Amino acid sequence: LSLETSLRWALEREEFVLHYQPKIDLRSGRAVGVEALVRWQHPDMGLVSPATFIPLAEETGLIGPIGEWVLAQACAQCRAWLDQGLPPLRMAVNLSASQFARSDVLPQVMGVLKRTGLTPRMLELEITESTVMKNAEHSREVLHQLKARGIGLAIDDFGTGYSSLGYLKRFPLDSVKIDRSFVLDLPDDQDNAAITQAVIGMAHSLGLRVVAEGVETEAQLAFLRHHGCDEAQGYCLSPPLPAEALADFLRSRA
Ligand code: G
Ligand code: G
Ligand code: NA
Ligand code: MN
Repeated sequence: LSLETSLRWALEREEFVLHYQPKIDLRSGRAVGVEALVRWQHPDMGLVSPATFIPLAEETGLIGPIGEWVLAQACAQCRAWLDQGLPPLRMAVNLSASQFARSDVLPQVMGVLKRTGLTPRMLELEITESTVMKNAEHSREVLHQLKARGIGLAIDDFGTGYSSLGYLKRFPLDSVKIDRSFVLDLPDDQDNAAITQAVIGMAHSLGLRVVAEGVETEAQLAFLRHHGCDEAQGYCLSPPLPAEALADFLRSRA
């Protein structure tokens, strides 16, 4: 079977699973949210990275049903944790370019929230810089509609694409995620240290929270905390975890 054919059947065969990576508030040290990250357990190939199959899903149109499954599954998990008495956590879901381009993003998202009994404030959507810039007018409109309902909006992989903080103020965003390529060699690399500080300063002046991704060392964490970064994600805090393990992680820190 080709990868495409397998992907077509993957939803029915229940081969997808979500892992969740905590976002830690750097002032309190508490987990304030999680990012849902999809994995594909292929029967022969083992774990296939979303970096491989999300682009294929986009090309083939399968991103529609897969994206809807991810959103519904993430919201259902968020609901389940609340029902288990865990402290409320914002659930962040990645939206790919073609999901975001659909004319029915808003009703789709609102429908999932209604079915899972979550308030819009508990959901955050992560959209890459290149996705929002693909059609800036459409983006502005959709982001305003989502924002008006109270859904959180984050720009993902910030710094890798168009890289202009200027456009950020044209969109009703809540946070900016500094791409892990900038975090990788902090605090030694002078350029990336300067870029990181500049992004934090400018984002704050626009009233946006700053989240650093791919934080792997204590030195990176200390640098980010010292420079006022609000939240961090990365292996030195926690890798993405299956739902059960994430709940254990939260309980062990409570
Ligand atoms: O978790 P990992 O490093 O394997 O993810 C690789 C890439 O896949 C990242 O860019 C991540 O944003 C993306 N990704 C993970 N889960 C999803 C998802 O549910 N939807 C979309 N569109 N992208 C995802
Ligand atoms: O594009 P996006 O930012 O959504 O990608 C998140 C990806 O980064 C996921 O695939 C996740 O598994 C991965 N990731 C999470 N923490 C770390 C980390 O500390 N280091 C590295 N290299 N990757 C990470
Ligand atoms: Na993301
Ligand atoms: Mn990212």
